[in-house]
Amino acid sequence: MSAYASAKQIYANIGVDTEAAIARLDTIPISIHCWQGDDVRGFEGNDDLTGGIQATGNHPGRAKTADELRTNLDKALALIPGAAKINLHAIYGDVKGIDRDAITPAHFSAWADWAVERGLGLDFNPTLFSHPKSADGLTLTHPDPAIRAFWIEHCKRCRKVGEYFGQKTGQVSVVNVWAPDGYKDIPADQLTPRKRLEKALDEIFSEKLDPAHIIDAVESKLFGIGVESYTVGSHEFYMGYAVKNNIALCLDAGHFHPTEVISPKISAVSLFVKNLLLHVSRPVRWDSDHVVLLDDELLAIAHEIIRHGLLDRVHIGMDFFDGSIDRIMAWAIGGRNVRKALLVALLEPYAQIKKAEENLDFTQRLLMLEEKKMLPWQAVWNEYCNRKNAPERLVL
Ligand code: RNT
Ligand code: ZN
Repeated sequence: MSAYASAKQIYANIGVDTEAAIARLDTIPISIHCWQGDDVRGFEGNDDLTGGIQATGNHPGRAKTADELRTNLDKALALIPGAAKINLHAIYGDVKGIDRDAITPAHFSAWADWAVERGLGLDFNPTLFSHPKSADGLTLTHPDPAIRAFWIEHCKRCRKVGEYFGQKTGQVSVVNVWAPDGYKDIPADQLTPRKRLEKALDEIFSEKLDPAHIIDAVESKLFGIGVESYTVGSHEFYMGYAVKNNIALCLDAGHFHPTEVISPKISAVSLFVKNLLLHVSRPVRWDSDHVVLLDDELLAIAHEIIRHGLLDRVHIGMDFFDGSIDRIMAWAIGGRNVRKALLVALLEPYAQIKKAEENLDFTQRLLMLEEKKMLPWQAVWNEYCNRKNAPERLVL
């Protein structure tokens, strides 16, 4: 008997259908962030990374052109079985010499063609950092109305790129606004910048676009490097904004207090916003954007999505950038971990565990939660990889 046949039987004995899990697993899109491939530099010809984020490390192989980045993404995709989207930032188009308030879908047609050929979806992000007009650490909330207007125009244009991606690929494009705005030191007025941010977002989202093509999202944050004391777009700000305006909320795993995790937020937020975007990441002491591990929090995130049937409303993206290791492997290790966590969740005998809980039989609940850790999900993973022509194990 093969390892898979035996695992299939073991799961069947506890009421879990491994074939159904494999079939479901394969359809869940994971949005692969392009910026791991070049340390968030983009193709404007600018080498500075600002906005309070940092990619460190000097591993060789940083992509220098869009073609190189796509080639490297192809290599990563071959190692990550299952449905995928590619998540782009505005600085990754054919944008040399084009300022951010002038980008159009045409600057991203090479990406669209490439994605269509491969059946990939495309997500998008305005880039509100690494630019002379973000040098004060303020963009959408800058006191100068001309600077605010520049960034509002940029974001509006980015929504048009997202709409175009949605039309071209036939898969909805999630367009996520993250603004680095904040202060290094103690603010005097925490309110005015938040009022400006609300007004700017209202302008950005004023044009209604087809929800079949684009989902608008906003991403909160606690602090950044050099932005330690005040972030305009805090969690409370964006949670309120998303609920009030029916915008998707992005939860980045690295954007909360060091011991705070996003997995328990998913169920709570799901009651009040329709769509959620996840930036699956790994903070180490700060929002350091390390490669995601198959750790307790990643498993918890996957279980929250699967247990509550939220797959059609929770959009799973990755967000990390580690320049100290092979960048293709960084994507592959992280992406496979996300997929593995989803598989483990799909293979859980949830109905029985839930029943024990409903019966207030907490001994049985604990016992089942612990016993399931020994189930042979690796055999199912290997079977899945074999069927997808992806390696069971990564080797350099
Ligand atoms: C920054 C946010 C944001 C960026 C990317 C590059 O802290 O997490 O999502 O990482 O947009
Ligand atoms: Zn993020």
